[in-house]
Amino acid sequence: MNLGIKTQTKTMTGAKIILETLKNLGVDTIFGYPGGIVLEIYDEIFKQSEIKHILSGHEQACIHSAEGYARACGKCGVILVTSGPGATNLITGLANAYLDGFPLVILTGQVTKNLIGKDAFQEVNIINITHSCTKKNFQVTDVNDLEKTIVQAFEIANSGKKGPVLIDLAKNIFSQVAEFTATKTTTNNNVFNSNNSSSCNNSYSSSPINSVNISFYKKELLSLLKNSKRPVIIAGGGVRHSNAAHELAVFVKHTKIPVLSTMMGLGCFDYKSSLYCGMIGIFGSKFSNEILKQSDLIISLGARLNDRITSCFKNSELDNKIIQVDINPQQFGKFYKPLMTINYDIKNVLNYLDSCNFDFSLWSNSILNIKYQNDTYNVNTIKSTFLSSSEVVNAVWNYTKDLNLTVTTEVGQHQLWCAKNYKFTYPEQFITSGGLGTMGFGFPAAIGASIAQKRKSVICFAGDGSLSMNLQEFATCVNYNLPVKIMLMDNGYLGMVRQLQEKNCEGRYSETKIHNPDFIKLCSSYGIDAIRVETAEQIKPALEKCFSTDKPFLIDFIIEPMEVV
Ligand SMILES: Cc1ncc(C[n+]2csc(CCOP(=O)(O)OP(=O)(O)O)c2C)c(N)n1
Ligand SMILES: [Mg+2]
Repeated sequence: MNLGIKTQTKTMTGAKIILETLKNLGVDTIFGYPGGIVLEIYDEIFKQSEIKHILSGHEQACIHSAEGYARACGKCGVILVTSGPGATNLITGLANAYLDGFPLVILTGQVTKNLIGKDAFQEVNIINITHSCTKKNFQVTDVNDLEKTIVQAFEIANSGKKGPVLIDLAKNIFSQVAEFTATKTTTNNNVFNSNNSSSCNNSYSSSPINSVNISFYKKELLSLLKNSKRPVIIAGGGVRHSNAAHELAVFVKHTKIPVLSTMMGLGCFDYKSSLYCGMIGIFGSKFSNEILKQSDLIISLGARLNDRITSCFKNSELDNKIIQVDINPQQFGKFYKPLMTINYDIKNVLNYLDSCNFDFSLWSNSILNIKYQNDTYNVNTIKSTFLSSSEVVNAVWNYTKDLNLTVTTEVGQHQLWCAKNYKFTYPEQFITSGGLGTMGFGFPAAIGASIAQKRKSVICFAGDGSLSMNLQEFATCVNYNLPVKIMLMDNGYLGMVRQLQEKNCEGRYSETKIHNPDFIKLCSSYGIDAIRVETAEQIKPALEKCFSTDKPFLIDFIIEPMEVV
């Protein structure tokens, strides 16, 4: 593999090489938490000012914040933690970024080389532990390998289906000296759309794009479209990864093929377009799923199409109907039999198709009628004196729609209420944990997104259960004065599980009623302003207060506890 271009040579300690290499790769922020093993690296951080270090309150929050940062600005998130518990606290965040495909480089401290494997204090075999939730992991015990390993880690994290790469650093290398050569990575660390492949723990790779096989695919695809009467497109998260929203809009404009979205694809296609038919899947709209059933050809662009979607359909409704385009061939054929698979970058595929001449307006017009008759999924059916989810999300959307703010969510009912009711206008706007469904992700991710956007306001829709998983991050918000605006959908329950118990366990709500703190008093103890909202009339004044400051703010919306998604 070509690791890059050498420009200059200096001798320095391993700890300094780490900082210099990161600067050289364009890193401006490290999310971290210190410990004795990584003392020398923290000392180098102290001595410089180009790279900002964000101190979270827990390593899990560090890595979620770094992912929020990566999702908001497109750069690789960088994390630094100590050995042992510092490293093991990262596992959930590694799995989260791995499944959703966002680039992270993680530096973990490790005991000194001659103690490795001896059960030394705070020694864990993080290489074995993280094998299945990293694209690649390295252990560096020789200072001469340090710089090239860091450069390679950035290349792998940013290539193909992006993801986390971990480098475990033995303590002895921090004070040893080696040459620093200022090697630059050949991967552009600033863009969403790189498609190089690399050798990885968990073989993601894409076949090389060449004019021979793309023209073969184009011919096949056009012939399938020619024979189709009712094609649809599914826009998945891959459209965002490939930076292909514009190409999708152009292709749809030419062909008038209706577009459905997965949760990860929200914001990739204009929700106002008459060709937009909503979100599919178990929490999608009935209408959207119905359109998928009625279609005779499905072009899936970067959608995982896992059980969250396929379980809504019979095999016969999906098998041999789907053209699956994905940069990660591991996605192919897992949940249904695809008609055709295209292991390419989506933007390239759409660019090759932009001149094709089809007009499916007859089919798309015919479904518009059904769309308007059925568009009722966000109406609350429970008669209640409490606020409903749609009242809250719609009010927040109405108030913030012209601000184009990044929106993160935690995981649960509130996540889906937000996905269904907030209308996203660009692909990077919605930051949510898709593949892993991680409670505790949304709040630290909002912190990272705000840092990525130079302290811009970020909205976080949180459930009371999820928020309680990373409460310590209130301190991070205050410490860095970050305008994270928490819209707490407070139902007193682990609502999503309670909903399952209502349906499947005859209302035996086993361990899902939760005991919450007084969130207003809690915020006050951190120095964060907060308001409780219990009626519709209180919503607007609360939002006015919340968005009139550039400080963190929490609105505690007391919502109907028994509402279901
Ligand atoms: C870390 C983690 N633990 C458990 C779960 C299982 N789970 C999914 S949703 C949910 C309830 C979330 O409750 P809350 O944050 O209050 O959101 P609500 O559903 O009430 O809106 C649980 C326990 C999970 N997704 N993540
Ligand atoms: Mg809840």
